Amino acid sequence: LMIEQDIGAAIEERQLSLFLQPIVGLPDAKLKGFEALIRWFHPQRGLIMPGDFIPNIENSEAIIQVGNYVLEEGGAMLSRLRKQGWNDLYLAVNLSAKHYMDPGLIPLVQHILAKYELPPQSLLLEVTEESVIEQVDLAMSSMKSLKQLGVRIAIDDFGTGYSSLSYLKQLPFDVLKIDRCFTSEVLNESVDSHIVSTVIDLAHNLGRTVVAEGIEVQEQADCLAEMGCELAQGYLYSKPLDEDKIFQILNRIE
Ligand code: G
Ligand code: G
Ligand code: NA
Ligand code: MN
Repeated sequence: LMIEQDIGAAIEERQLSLFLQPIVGLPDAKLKGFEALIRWFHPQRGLIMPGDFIPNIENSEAIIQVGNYVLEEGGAMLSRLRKQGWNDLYLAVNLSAKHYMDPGLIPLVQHILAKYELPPQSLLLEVTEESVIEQVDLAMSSMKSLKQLGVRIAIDDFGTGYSSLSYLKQLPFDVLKIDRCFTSEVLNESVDSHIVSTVIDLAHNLGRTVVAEGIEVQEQADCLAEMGCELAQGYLYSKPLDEDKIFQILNRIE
């Protein structure tokens, strides 16, 4: 696989695109925003999902190129939504933890906010972790600068991978996203359901907002709402869709 070398060309030839998955409030399921999820339409290999190429480039410069691309494209998408009158929706974009150590990140975010006239709070940056943050101090100071711009930060997939209580303590985040592997168990009298309810309380005690990921059935949503979780995302509401389909749905809500 020549994934790394292909990425530059993929960006140039516009083979990467962002799908959007709705994020809704609990318990009313009112639309609050979207998460942008990348898709690679490869001319020979067809559709490649992020899980099949993001981990391969996580340790190379290509992850910064991809992140810069999703910021630019995400900003453009958000501005198109806003031009159609959807001014209260937010957009979450995924950035690798490594990207927070790139000195170009803050100027780029400033540039995108200005270029598309976006309120900073309409942009939520999700910190994804395929790899451990080596220089937590550097990442932390860059997150602080982003927050000074008014941009919000989310810790993604909480409870899996390298995310830990020490990150919660150190990172200046606004939103905690609880991974599907935990939320899928809330209806069982399980250890996982106790973990979910405790993590929600912990986030609230720290003054943070919680998103439950991977919600597939109404009973899960009801249970999470009961636990105080504010936001939900998952197939119950919608799978990730391309921008045209999103606009079709929005026109129906209107
Ligand atoms: O869309 P899908 O569920 O296959 O996404 C799988 C994972 O890939 C998600 O956990 C998400 O965090 C990650 N991902 C999706 N889009 C991006 C992106 O643009 N950048 C990065 N770094 N990760 C992404
Ligand atoms: O890594 P991250 O958690 O950001 O990405 C979420 C991934 O999970 C995406 O690839 C998305 O397509 C997928 N996903 C989103 N909602 C659901 C869901 O309700 N059920 C399942 N099984 N997968 C989901
Ligand atoms: Na994410
Ligand atoms: Mn996630």
